[in-house]
Amino acid sequence: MEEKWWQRSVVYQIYPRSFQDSNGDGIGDLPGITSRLEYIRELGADTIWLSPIYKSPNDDNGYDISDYRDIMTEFGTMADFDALLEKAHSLGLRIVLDLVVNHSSDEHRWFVESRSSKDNPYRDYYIWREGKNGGAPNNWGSCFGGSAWVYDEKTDMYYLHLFSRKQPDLNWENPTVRDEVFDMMDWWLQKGIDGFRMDVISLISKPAGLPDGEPGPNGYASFQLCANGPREHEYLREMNRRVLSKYDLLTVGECAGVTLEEAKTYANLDGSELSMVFQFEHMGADFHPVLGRYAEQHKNLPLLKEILSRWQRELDGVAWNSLYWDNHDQPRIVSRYGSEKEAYRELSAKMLATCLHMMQGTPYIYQGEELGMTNYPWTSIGQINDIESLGNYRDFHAKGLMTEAEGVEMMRHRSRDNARTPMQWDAGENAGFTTGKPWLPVNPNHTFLNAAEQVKRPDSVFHYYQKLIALRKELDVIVHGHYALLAPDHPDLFVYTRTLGDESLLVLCNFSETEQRFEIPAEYRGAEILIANYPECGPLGVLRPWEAVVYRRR
Ligand code: ISL
Ligand code: CA
Repeated sequence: MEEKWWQRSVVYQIYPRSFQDSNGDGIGDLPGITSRLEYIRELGADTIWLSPIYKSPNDDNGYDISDYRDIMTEFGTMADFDALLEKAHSLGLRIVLDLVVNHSSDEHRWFVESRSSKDNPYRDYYIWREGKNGGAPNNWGSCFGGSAWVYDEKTDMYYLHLFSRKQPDLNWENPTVRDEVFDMMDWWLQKGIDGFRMDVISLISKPAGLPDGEPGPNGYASFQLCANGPREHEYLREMNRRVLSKYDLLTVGECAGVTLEEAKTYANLDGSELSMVFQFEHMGADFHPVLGRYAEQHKNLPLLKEILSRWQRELDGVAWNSLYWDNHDQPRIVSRYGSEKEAYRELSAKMLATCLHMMQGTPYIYQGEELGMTNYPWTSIGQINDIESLGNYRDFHAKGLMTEAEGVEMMRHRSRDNARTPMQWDAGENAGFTTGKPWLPVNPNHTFLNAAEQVKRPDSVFHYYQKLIALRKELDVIVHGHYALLAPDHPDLFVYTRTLGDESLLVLCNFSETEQRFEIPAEYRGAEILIANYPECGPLGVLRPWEAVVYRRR
């Protein structure tokens, strides 16, 4: 099978609001991004995914779109976007946009029309239902807390919103909605963009009859019961046939609730749907047994290994993996599976990078991950902007499941705002992000943890990522090699091999700050060290705290 360009790519994700402000209003913007493209090229990533840049009232920071063909006022103008795209292409960087079409903003013209009357031509663009027993049509909960339904007095009916009440779900069963979406996608592709990251695309086909589901701890059924619905693949194939197949694109579906079996269809190498999906199984490996995502974390390395390894093995040759630790919805990986301690922060950041970047799939680097950025030390609920962690905190607090102090602790571990504090460019005031007041606080550790310092220093996390990216461009075994897990039950070591023909890699990662022993298989003794996070070799078969080593045998 011929290699696709995105199989050797490394993608860099930008959350525009927090990347670079150019006009001192404290909000990142498109000219800011344009001014930093050389940095991404220096890192070596070849593709940029921009979180939403479209017109939005910002209830969910751009994931609530009120005009799909216009730019968010705070971010700039269409001319700014065109300039960004042109400069990116001239530097050899591809641009992938976020496509948010499970829902729009309630301020989108379609919804304003839709809610105005039952016989408005746009009524059926959204999902309207009669109430039941004096309440909502069913027991579904929103991902952001509370019911997934809002009663609308004007027409005495409810509309569905799997996310915030300002994000009504589009009705994909209506063919006119699909026409609108496909036309809009084509319009952006005609401008020359290189692909789409598709927001919660696994939720677009709702289960027939919208039945009640099993209630969770907050009393509502999880929005995840809409995942991989009955017409999901039909819609994606139609999208592929009518739009995607006419271009050479990277497409990645954010697939909340996707199973491995489903992923084989979504991301099949036959190209009938998408290039790849973001799965969430490995993100759940540290969830609390009852409260799930919104609680302190419970590290379980054997489980994490089992999940990632299953995806590695089973998609091999059938579909394509995406690889990620971080994005704008996740706490920072160094704080999650690594160590924030001064002595170990960089070592653990490099170890985590090694573990992920030696796998099969397309790696995604979220802004600041290449520096080993960490969670923010939140001290009060009032500092939080993220509607998801706030909404879930409120539900749990109301049910007596979480005190305010526990809520703050939870935010430190879990809030999406940990990923959204401004990019740390330098040690100066506001980390070089803005000359004004940043919309979210800058992490105080920017004085020693920043891009300027790391770009200068050859043994920094930045340069380590640069090396990992360069290796992927160079070595087929990293792109295509078959994967095998060793020592599956070891509680602290993640060890695996990659094999392609006569060539193979042995990847050893210590997920702890204690020394670990591992007997190196005979065939790797004396093998070349491809990359390692300690400057000097240690004794064979001993892994020092947070150590990562990759052996290469030919
Ligand atoms: O990761 C999550 C669940 O484990 C959630 O944080 C996330 O909300 C969910 O995966 C959907 O995410 C996407 O759609 C949301 C938006 O808020 C997120 O930022 C986006 O990535 C609604 O558009
Ligand atoms: Ca700005």
